[in-house]
Amino acid sequence: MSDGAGLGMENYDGLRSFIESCREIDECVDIDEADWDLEIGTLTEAAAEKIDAPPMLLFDRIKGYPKGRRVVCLPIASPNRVALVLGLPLDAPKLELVRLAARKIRDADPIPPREVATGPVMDNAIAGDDVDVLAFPALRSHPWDGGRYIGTGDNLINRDPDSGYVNVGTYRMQVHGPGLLGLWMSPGQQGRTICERYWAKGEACPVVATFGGDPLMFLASHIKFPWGTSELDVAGGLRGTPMDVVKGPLTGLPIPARAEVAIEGEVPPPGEQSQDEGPFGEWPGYYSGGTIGTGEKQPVIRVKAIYHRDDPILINMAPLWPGAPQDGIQFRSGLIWDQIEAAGIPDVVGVYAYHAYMVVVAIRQRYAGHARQAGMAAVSCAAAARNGRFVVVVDEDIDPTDMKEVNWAIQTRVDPASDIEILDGWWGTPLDPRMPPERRDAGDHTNGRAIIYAVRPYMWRDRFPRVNRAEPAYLKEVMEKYRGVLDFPKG
Ligand SMILES: Cc1cc2nc3c(=O)[nH]c(=O)nc-3n(C[C@H](O)[C@H](O)[C@H](O)COP(=O)(O)O)c2cc1C
Ligand SMILES: [Mn+2]
Repeated sequence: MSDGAGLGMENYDGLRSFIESCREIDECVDIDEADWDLEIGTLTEAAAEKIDAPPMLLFDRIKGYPKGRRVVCLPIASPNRVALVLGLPLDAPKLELVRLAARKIRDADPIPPREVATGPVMDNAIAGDDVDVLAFPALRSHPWDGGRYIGTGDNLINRDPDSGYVNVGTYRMQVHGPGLLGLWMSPGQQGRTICERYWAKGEACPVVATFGGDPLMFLASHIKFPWGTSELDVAGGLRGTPMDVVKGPLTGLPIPARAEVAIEGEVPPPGEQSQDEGPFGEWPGYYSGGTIGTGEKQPVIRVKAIYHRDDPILINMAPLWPGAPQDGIQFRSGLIWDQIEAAGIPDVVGVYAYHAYMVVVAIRQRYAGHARQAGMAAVSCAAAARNGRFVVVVDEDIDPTDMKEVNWAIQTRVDPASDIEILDGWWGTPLDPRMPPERRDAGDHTNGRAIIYAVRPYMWRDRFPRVNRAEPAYLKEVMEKYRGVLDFPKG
């Protein structure tokens, strides 16, 4: 195993260092002259769906744009690239990486950012009438999207007026006009709560947004940390050095110095200005927003200034259907694993969370009732509680990251009459495609859960038939012997 700490601190240059590290492990493919209108989105979907651990795609000379205005897609779509971002070992089994990533995120001591006078992001500054967000190749990714989206792997930065803490979150941003962006923040998101505190006073909320920058910022910005924890401090803590930030000339908010593109602007109270948003193809595999959702108008960002590096690189993370995964690992898995253990459940040997609505928990059964205890903990722990449908409990011989094995366990170890438990009234979200219109309209975003106990029944586990698969050690030996004859994958 080599070490993913290739993003050494010397000469560290955020996204650009990350891309170079990806080239070193042969996980970056350059593509010229693709179209921002559907072609890049469709190729990204094809790569994510058809290629296991697909490479990062770096698009340049995008149709209608000069050379240098680039977009990177699938930045963290392989386990090795997740390991690179977090400085973890390369080529670790997926489940081990899940655990290491969760530990690293949990144990890193936050380091506040360091203010610097200027940075590469300030090399080009545009303000006033010259502001035009379409100077950058914002994509239309899915055929029924309501427009082009510049913000998909973005960071929205705003400051809580009461406590002063600075939040960073990833919320989608549609291009409404040269200086106007749509902003979709789900109810309860921290960035939204901060906006609401300004709106309550009749004021617009000052914001900074970045579109491309340090991958650690993107990582921190899309993980739910407790209210009051600044994702800037988290990113610094994960890297072990403070994030350099420049004080925004208009807002006073921190602008990450090595961001590729940043804007300063404000989000007015929706009563003053708001706009139809979407539809937008979302991660459950369906469109949301527009007339499909509540039809409610959504907040906007008035863009006052744009800053960018020379030859800037946008990060695109436009959601894809769950069969085309964009995450090398699902970070949530490790958090759920920790929380199930914190509830005191023994012998949990693996947890994996699937997009969209399934969590698989593997245990070594120690007593009658153990599986049920694990299933209930998985349904209710904080990291899994908000967006769910199915929990599957499996035995220790099943790898929860391998859907083939999970599927086999469900088909062969479950008696549907007794091994599926149905619950109702659990925490959901408006993005759930199966949310009945009347519940959605009433603001009752709850749905049911099923726990599937795909384990050998504890009381007669010793009489359960023996598994018909090759012994792992011998399987490996035979694969090695015949690797020249058949094209077996690594590992
Ligand atoms: C690619 C991507 C896009 C996302 N888009 C949105 C979005 O449009 N609206 C939203 O509310 N959350 C979105 N999220 C989820 C939030 O980023 C996530 O819940 C995060 O914790 C929000 O930050 P906060 O906890 O500081 O509120 C997205 C996540 C990812 C990975
Ligand atoms: Mn937050």
